[in-house]
Amino acid sequence: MTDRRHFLKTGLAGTAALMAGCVPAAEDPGQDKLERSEPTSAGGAAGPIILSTWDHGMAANAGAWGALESGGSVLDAVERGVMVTESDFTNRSVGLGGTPDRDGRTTLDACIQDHDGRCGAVACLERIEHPVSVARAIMERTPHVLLVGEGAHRWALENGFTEKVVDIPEVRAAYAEWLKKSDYKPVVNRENHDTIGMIAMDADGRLAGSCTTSGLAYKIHGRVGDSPIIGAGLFVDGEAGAACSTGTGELVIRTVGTHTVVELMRQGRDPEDACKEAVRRILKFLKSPLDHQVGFLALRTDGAYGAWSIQPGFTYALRTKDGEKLMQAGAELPSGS
Ligand code: SD4
Repeated sequence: MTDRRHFLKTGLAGTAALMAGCVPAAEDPGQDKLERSEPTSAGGAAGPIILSTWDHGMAANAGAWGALESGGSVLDAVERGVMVTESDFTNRSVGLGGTPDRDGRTTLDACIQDHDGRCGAVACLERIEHPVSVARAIMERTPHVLLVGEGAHRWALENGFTEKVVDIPEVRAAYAEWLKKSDYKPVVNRENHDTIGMIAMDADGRLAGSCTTSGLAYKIHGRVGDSPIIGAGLFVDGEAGAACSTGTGELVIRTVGTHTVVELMRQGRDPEDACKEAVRRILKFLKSPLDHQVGFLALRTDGAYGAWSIQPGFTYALRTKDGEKLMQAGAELPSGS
């Protein structure tokens, strides 16, 4: 822990040794072996720095890093990064491999936002592989922020996106099984909480973020979560910082979670502390916190970062010029609760 504090207080420049022990993307180190994030009040990394939610963030970060290395902007990086996850059809919470809604339809939500607060979003989109790219196209080619459902689908096809139908027998079988009882009991930290949110800063200190998900398993058709809602699932303000969220979207929307986190950082709070406060605002009205997970991940303009969640088990991936690393967020509830 002392090492960790030292690492964060001194910034990433002198941390090659620690990063050398980074966890490779393919390896599961076991939750208890992961480093927990510590508040980074004295400033963090000089960019580039890429952060994203959950274990699958490792592969996504590699994609984002590749985009930066090939001369892409930080906006390109957060788009290309989460596209890796969207194309992983073994993922049941992101992309077309995602668990369907109660009607057996996989509907996708995504958004993207740049340093200057420009943003685009899409919700309840079907049969398009990369909702994050549709979100970016909406931002860049329309006067709007958010398109939904059939209209979003039609607009995407008219603007160069193509249909993709992904039929996964395992997903179909699980849905058929679920239909027998139609019981809505998601498993905390697994079934519903693997949205990928990514926040990043380039070498010039410019920020961007993205978020993409298939949303809650077996949700009501038409349900939209926090992930495509700017200020809920993602918020970026180049003057204050960036934040993304994962977990029960309704709770995040209700508290405008990532906007809260960024505004708290603007007022001088550490990233982890800001995430903690956003989690606590949710817990103020949550009668049974054990049934829910919400995690926030934040990056401040000086490269300091932090995360916090309701339940233990929220991991996030960090990538800097010194390497890649899987981190364990601090949690409000003790483990085993
Ligand atoms: C949602 N926040 O739709 C998302 C859920 C999530 O993987 O994290 N899914 O509410």
